Amino acid sequence: MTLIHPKAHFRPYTSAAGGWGSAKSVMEILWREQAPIRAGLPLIKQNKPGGFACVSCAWAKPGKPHSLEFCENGAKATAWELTSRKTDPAFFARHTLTELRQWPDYDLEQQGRLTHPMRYNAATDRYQETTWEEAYRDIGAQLKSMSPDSVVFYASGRASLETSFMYQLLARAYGTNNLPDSSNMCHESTSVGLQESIGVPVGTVTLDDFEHTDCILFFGQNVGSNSPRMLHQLREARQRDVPIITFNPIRERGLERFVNPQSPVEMLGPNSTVISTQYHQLAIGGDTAVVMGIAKSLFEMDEAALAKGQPGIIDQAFIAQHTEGFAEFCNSVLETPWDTIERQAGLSRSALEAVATVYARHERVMLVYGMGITQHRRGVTNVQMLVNLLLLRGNIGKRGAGICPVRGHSNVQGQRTVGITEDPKKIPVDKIEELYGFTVPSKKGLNTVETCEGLLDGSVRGFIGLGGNFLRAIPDTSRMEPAWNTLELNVQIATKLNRTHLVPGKNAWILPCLGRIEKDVQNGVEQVYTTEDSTGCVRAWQGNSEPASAHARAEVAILAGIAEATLPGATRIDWDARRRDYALIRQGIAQVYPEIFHDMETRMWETGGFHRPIAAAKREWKTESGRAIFITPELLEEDDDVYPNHTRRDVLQLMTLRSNDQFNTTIYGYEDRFRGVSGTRAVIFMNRNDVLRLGFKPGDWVNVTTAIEPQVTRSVGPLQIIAYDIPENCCAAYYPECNPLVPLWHHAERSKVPAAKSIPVTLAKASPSAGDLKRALPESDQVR
Ligand SMILES: Nc1nc2c(c(=O)[nH]1)N[C@H]1C(S)=C(S)[C@@H](COP(=O)(O)OP(=O)(O)OC[C@H]3O[C@@H](n4cnc5c(=O)[nH]c(N)nc54)[C@H](O)[C@@H]3O)O[C@H]1N2
Ligand SMILES: Nc1nc2c(c(=O)[nH]1)N[C@H]1C(S)=C(S)[C@@H](COP(=O)(O)OP(=O)(O)OC[C@H]3O[C@@H](n4cnc5c(=O)[nH]c(N)nc54)[C@H](O)[C@@H]3O)O[C@H]1N2
Ligand SMILES: [Mo]
Repeated sequence: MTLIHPKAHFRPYTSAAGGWGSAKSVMEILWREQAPIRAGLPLIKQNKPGGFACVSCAWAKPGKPHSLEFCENGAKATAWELTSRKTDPAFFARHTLTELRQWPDYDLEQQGRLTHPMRYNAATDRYQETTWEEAYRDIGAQLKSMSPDSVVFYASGRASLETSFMYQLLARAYGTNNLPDSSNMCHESTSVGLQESIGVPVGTVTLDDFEHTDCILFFGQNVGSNSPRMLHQLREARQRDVPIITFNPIRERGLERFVNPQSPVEMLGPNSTVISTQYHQLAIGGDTAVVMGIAKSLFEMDEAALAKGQPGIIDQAFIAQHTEGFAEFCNSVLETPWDTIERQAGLSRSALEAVATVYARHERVMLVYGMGITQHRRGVTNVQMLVNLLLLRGNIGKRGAGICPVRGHSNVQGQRTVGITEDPKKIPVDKIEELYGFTVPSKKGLNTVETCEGLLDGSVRGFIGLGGNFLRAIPDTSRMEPAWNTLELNVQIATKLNRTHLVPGKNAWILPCLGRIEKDVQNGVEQVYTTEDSTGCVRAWQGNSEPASAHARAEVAILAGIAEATLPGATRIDWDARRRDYALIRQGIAQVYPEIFHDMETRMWETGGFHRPIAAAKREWKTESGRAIFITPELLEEDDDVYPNHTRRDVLQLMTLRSNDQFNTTIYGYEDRFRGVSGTRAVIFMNRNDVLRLGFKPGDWVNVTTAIEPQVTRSVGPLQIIAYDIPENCCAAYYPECNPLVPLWHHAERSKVPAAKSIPVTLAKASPSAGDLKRALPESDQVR
């Protein structure tokens, strides 16, 4: 199907994930970024001892790496960071912010790396070059004049453990716990859900478990695009005949078949590995009902087995010794009728029984999940239901089994470990106070949604961004931008230009920093840094490329500069000493968190790094009762917000997706190869029956409007309809373009993760203007 223009089209993708498509895509971006020479060599060092940690996802890097331990998207991320293009003062002199605000995300970052510290000048509506000394002095003066409660210190999950630890010290020494981070929009449902259920906020699985598992369940995670290195573990598991059962509303290519681009035999031969042995296209938001159904079927099988005098299916011994809440959970499952489960899950009883049969037959079952679980109104319940399912057969705390949330940003889990959190109850306050000689504020700070609320009600007046693209990543973006523009202070520490920098508020700075791939020389010494991956593994890394600009500074150095200008003499912290030697920062991390980081300076060099202790993995449950807890869901419905009620036939559930050619708000290009979309992102994926039922045809243009809170209009479009293999009443479109559709209050209960995967919407036919068409069909590769 041709979309808009011969250059944009939709053709279902028939090849496996990986393979030549992946190799081609890597070469294209290296070429386009003019980075082959700069990036070719660094790629060899990616994810290797003595090299740098991939700046893309948080998936674990093996201790004994493959000869090229990177994936298509990791290579793209490296090329994107090492581009030879520059967004320099001359660029800013050519463009006003009013003009730049018209540019798409792709064009902004495509201009290349930020090179000089810049300050916004309202008179010319442009950023102008400033010096670091002036920037620190003026930012410090302004911070000193503001109430700490009105300033927010946001972190995107990429900064190292050293930078993150410095950042929380800076915020708290300044006087606030306002430390929201990207994980508030991501796996916060995991941190809340797992903590309550099994007493740890993180997953229990390590790479070793993949080698010993005998069955894997996969919920709402798009491995082929978002954590492709995990395909190696999945492929190896499949070669041992391990069944992989997937639950996803759409058929994601990487979950179907994989060709290892690093294996000549697979690249040249006809063979790809089948990844999922069962693939269930459940309804969006149907996961809690799915688990109910599997559990119900397990109880039925258990009863039948016991009646025949055979051993039961449910692990009663484990349940009795290790858990509580089982009886209530069991009753709730038994009382829920199959037709309710089938309707909510969008799957048949027999499909769920087929899953239960495989689950019951295996002893070491692992469960992997991502944003399809956490970004829902009942995201926390979803997570806890997955735990319930594992607990039924003692699948936590034994080798080859466990729960595996796949984290997003490459150090997002680590940031939380070293104190990036708005809740002072989650950090060792006394240790910090004793070591650093200041009083940690006791008032709880703001998370991401609360920060947005503070922007709207005017109580948030200043914002420091340690990376990220806050204004584009948050929900309700059209409502948030005008509020954001009233900020007194907007400081962005960044590598590339993005939307958040272009809505300046009254005083704005862009502070260009080094990326993690680059050499970080302080005091004549090349510094090393550490990260913690999705499996709780901590390792040391080192950048090895020449910095993009002689004027860019390391994140640690920038934080030290701001701290010195803001807090002279207020603490016992010698910021400059830490800037000159990161080992001093690590010493502090080890003193504040000895259980995890003792002897960090030596252990971080161990082959494959060291693992933080995870109590639940050893069947120690750090919950209030000392047991793992079955938590019974209150409701099966994912979403009871729809107005006037959820039986309205014109309302579809929209999930916002990542393409294969983006990293969050960073758009590498307009190819979603695995989903067959090329040349555009202005599309909406719909079931063909819905398309016809609602009076449209594929290729039609529609405006998409949020169907809750009718008194506020939230609309995006026009988007072009693609008839796609997605369940009826569901539809999908891209993040971040669709963020204006997510009401700020439409977030997961308790974790406040925006419900970006279930937005009730209606569609109306649209006729695109010439400007709409131009935006929908971007001319790629524009350097202006
Ligand atoms: N290349 C690349 N890698 C990335 C990122 C990137 O943007 N690009 N982002 C990074 C970050 S920060 C994160 S958090 C992760 C995100 O990685 P993922 O967790 O994979 O997140 P998404 O791509 O948003 O999509 C999740 C999947 O959930 C499915 N889904 C949606 N709704 C439901 C549902 O109700 N139930 C079920 N079972 N499935 C559902 C979608 O079809 C999709 O396949 O990836 C990280 N890695
Ligand atoms: N609708 C919808 N909304 C979502 C999601 C969704 O699935 N749907 N996903 C949510 C999720 S899971 C997440 S994690 C958030 C992501 O939210 P963020 O983490 O805030 O956004 P990113 O797009 O990852 O940030 C990209 C910017 O980071 C800067 N950057 C890159 N590398 C570095 C570095 O090394 N140092 C510094 N200082 N800056 C750097 C660059 O300037 C770049 O423009 O979005 C959330 N929003
Ligand atoms: Mo994320």
